[in-house]
Amino acid sequence: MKKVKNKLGFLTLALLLGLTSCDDDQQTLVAELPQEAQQEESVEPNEEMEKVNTTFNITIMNTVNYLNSIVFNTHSAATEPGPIPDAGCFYEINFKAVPGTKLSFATMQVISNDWFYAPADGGLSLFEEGSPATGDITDKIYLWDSGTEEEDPATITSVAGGATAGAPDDDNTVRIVETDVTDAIKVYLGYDDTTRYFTLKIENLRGVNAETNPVMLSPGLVVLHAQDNALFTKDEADRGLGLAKIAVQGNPSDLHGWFTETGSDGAPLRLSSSFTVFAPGVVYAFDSESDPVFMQGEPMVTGSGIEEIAEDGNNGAMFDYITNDLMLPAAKSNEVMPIGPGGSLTFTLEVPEGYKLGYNTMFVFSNDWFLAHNNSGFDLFADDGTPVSGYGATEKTYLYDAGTEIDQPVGFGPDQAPFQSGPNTGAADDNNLIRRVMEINDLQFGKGSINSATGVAGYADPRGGYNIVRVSVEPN
Ligand SMILES: [Ca+2]
Ligand SMILES: [Ca+2]
Ligand SMILES: [Ca+2]
Ligand SMILES: [Ca+2]
Repeated sequence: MKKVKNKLGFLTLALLLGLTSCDDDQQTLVAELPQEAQQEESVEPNEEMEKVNTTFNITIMNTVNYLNSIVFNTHSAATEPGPIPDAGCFYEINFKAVPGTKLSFATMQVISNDWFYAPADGGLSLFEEGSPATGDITDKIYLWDSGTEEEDPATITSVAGGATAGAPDDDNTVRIVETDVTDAIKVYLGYDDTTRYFTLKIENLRGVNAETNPVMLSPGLVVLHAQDNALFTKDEADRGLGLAKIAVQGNPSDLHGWFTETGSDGAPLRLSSSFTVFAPGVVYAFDSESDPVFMQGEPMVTGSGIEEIAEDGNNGAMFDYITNDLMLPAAKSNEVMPIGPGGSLTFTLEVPEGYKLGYNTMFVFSNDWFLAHNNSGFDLFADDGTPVSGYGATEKTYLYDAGTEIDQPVGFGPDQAPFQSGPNTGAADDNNLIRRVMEINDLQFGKGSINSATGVAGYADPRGGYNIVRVSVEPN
């Protein structure tokens, strides 16, 4: 993450400059707005005013997490999938990743009931200070008990029938068996600067014929992720998603199937398309039929701040437009720094009854993409006037292209905010209409083209999509 932060220095600086020059005026306007609206709409005294204004806490969470899932099953001296019985043989897994990514894997120690090798501490950071963390990483690998099957030599997986026999473990938590596995396996990480591929090697050092502590390694799974504990949480029960099948039977297919499952539109249900941070954003409320800040299928409105927020993560212009020109309630995020995976942008917005929610934040590792609710807005009040709460605003959150700058590959564009020489740098878009992002070609992790015809951005949407955001609304 350090390199990411450093590269975002310019973006952050621009944001802070925007804040210092405009902040005072904007605070005043927000405070005055509800009173003005009240004077126009009602001559009733104070109790009416208290009824019609509700303060909402709005949270836009960066849900980027699972970024790739890769099965390994054929070792260095084999042509068919299978376990590694012999010392000196290894599984080799090649994958792409960018700074901020963590590595997890699981491979069974087949000469056990339900033990597996996996990284310590919820996943290994693949980069340190922006550089690939390569070399012998065996000291960061532990032997774990999956909490599935009781230890009993008669039912270990390497004996006949052992893979399907055994009593339930009397401790169902995933827990450490050994923290030093350096005499059993060797795990090595390499990196090729030219191809940007990592190579992970998991080698059996002992083999099944060792006189003491023999080792057989099973096929398993590599998962690249951005948040901790992608496969399990230490001292908690297994999640029931397929890790136990690796730990007991050496079979990664169930867990791989869970990570790579697709929704009704054929897009991923859980894999995030991309690693990105979110820029500080804007939330606002409106009572018109359609969002007054932008219209899908039309060019951006000059002065609306769409270009500044979508290209440079600068929320000042949009905030000014909504408060000064549209005279609507708006709030900037309480955070002034970009938000990484697992983090949230939080907002406090005071809203008259009957208003709908709009919001906007940049998908930072792009040239001009932003996350927003669709143009009809999210109803903050039920028909009876009750304030709404929950995650409902996630469903119609989509990823949009502002149509202001030509797209470069996600995470690798020299004109994208973290990498560009200054704000508003980059060639004009060849399509100036605001539109949904219908395809992301994943060069960060090499997953290829991810297609979501509707630009679905919410995590675990049943249609499938990019899995990068979740939005919650809570009345105060
Ligand atoms: Ca056990
Ligand atoms: Ca067994
Ligand atoms: Ca564009
Ligand atoms: Ca740019």
